[in-house]
Amino acid sequence: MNQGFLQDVLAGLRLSQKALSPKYFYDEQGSEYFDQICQLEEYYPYRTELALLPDVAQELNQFFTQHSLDNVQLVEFGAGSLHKVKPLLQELPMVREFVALDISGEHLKRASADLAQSFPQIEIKVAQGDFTKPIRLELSEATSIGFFPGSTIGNFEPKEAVDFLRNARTTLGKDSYMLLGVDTKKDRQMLERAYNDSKDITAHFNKNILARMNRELDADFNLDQFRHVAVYNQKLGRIEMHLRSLVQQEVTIAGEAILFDQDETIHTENSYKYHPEEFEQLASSAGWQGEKTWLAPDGIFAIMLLRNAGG
Ligand code: AVJ
Repeated sequence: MNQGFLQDVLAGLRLSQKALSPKYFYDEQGSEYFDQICQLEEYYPYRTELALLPDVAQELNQFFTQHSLDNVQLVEFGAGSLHKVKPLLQELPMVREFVALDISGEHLKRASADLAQSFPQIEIKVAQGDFTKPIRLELSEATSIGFFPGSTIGNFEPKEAVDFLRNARTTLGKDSYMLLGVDTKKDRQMLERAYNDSKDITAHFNKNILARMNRELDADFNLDQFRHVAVYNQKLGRIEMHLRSLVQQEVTIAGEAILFDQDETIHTENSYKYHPEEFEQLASSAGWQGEKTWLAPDGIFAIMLLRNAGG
């Protein structure tokens, strides 16, 4: 049994507001659900960011050329399907090496083998480990550019996002850059639709964390006794996902009984939204300076280039 997962689950479910880390969504099944979410019309972050990337890539090419950066190492944090890096690699001849950092295994290995086929001239590496901590990358002459697409940074508490960005500066070294996808604050309707899709894929994605506990931790969750909930908490600027118990019930996980009141929830995810200036502010407290921002039409998504301000 995966002891780390079990310990985290038990600690989370003993809290008065029960909570689980969204990083546990992404087993094989959950990664598949997430890929399906990305194909939904309602889930605007994926398609909007993807549509923005070719322009970003062209302008980055000009920027790197102007700054005589001719040997670049691109490092993707929390890499999953590696769809987003393709438009960058297509436009950026100065990228000699691509490193995918992630905690999960098989999904990423398949994706990186695919990528290696499409870009035979680029050295492609996969490094497993906790990408939220500083990671020792192999020393090279190259300028490192971090890439953290998808607004995954929104999963962190703002304070944790600052820690992550500071650690990423250590990982990437001096004279580095960071390219991030940031989902912006906008009207509630559009936000909530993206997390309550009409095909219920997001509900399956959310409930997969229960199914995963059943599979891996000898738990006995009845998925029909829980309901997917996603609401925008405007005050805190975040989408919250929960699983609400429809009845009073007792669930057993690896022999430990967990009680649920009727309507009690497990908080499974936060997805913070930022105004671009607000995010620049946050990044600057981690030692990154805003270099350039690309906004999607109507400002519904931002891609930001940050420069390591040193110190
Ligand atoms: C992968 C964290 C960016 O927060 O929008 C999608 C995950 N959760 N639908 C997000 C997610 C529900 C997604 N991130």
